[in-house]
Amino acid sequence: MRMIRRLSRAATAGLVAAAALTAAAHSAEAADTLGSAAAGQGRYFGTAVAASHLGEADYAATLDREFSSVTPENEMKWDATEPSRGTFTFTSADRIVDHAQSQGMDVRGHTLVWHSQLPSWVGSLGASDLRTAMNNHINGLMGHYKGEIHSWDVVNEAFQDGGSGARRSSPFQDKLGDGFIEEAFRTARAADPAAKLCYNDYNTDGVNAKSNAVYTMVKDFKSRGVPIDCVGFQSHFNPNSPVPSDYRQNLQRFADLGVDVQITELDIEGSGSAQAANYTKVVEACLAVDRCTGLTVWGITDKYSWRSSGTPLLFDGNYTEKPAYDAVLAALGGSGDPGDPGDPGDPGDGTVSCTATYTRTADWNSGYNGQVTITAGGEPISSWTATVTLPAQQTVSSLWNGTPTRSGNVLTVRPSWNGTLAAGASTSFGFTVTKNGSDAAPTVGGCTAS
Ligand code: G2I
Repeated sequence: MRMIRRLSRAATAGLVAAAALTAAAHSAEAADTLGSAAAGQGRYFGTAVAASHLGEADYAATLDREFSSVTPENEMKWDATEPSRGTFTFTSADRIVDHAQSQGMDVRGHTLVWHSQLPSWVGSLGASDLRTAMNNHINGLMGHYKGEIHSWDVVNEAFQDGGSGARRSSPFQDKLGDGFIEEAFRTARAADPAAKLCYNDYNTDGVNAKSNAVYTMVKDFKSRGVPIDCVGFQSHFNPNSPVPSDYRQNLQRFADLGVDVQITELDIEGSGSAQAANYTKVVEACLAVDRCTGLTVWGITDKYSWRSSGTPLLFDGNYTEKPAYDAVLAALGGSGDPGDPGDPGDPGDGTVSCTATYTRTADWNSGYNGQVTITAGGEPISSWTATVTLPAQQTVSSLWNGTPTRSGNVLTVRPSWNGTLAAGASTSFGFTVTKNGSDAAPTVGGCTAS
């Protein structure tokens, strides 16, 4: 076990408060950060971190300023920590944990038992050896970090995508059978009783066959006393896999089983106000569920994201706060930095802005009604423009409370009577779509205001 050198955020708060008194002479209102705003809601706000970037000044500065929890992006995985059987290496993971502790941040452990990033020696073991190796790996990792990890992803991604709700093929599943998950959790509880033990997966964010299968497993574990404390919802979103409309409802049904829920790997491809609006939905869903204890974004800056071309994170490649950052901060109830002219929507910054959010308000076999809500940012606006891109087959038969111009399958919509909005006020336009065989949702593009 490591020597624990832990400086809690509460301890650092005293230092920060003292510094704030000095700063108050220069600035009337200190800005919140993601971490401080989330703390105000009783949640943590974390990020995935790569040890190799910690030496980059802007990376470390942004991390240290904004976040209250870190998840090593790759450094605690099996291939990084036990590349050959029984030989553990913790150098890179320790760097992250030491850094986090020096800043008073919590650490999520990711991940103990996963089919991916698994060294080849694991796959070549027979069942009995594999069972021993799995338990030894859990004990090795959890023992090393005993008392230092707030939540561990004990088992990651053990269910298949698609409609079957079946288990995913892996050395563990194929050789040890369904019971490997239960065994991993029991071993983990004994190894570090203070850590919350999570099951973590993706495409389980809404109610669907895969999340139903996880739900059934968690319910069974709770009824039989198998130690499980939390479920992680990775929440990797993009236009093909948008934030589900039943996201909050899905989080809530898991919470109702008596486990915490955590948003563990959040990223949302896109840009501008559309991306910002999606981030808002996620944060609001977590805040609406008492047992949603925190959110982690899967990286700090777009330039190092595993999906960097989709610019899915809160800071751009220059560490500038994106509209998505402002949206998250606002949804967490934090106050922005009024002195930062780069923050659209901040009250008093003189920058007009708006967001556009889409909902389907009615649905039938051959068509549906859509509604786009336009909300002004921190300044009053006198006009707005939003785009609605329809899937190729679909056509719009009517549109109200807006003035559309059409180019191919893209509608550009401007106000009819409803251009003037007070700061923070909303209006909406609606439209009827003929599906012509496609039930897909339209993409609502960035809102611009004047
Ligand atoms: O795939 C996104 C995430 C899905 N859920 C589990 C997460 O653990 C997973 O994270 C990603 C990391 O963000 C990537 O950084 O997991 C990938 C591997 O499954 C990571 O990619 C790997 C590359 O494949 C390797 O080539 C590279 O050596 O990152 C390694 C370290 O940079």
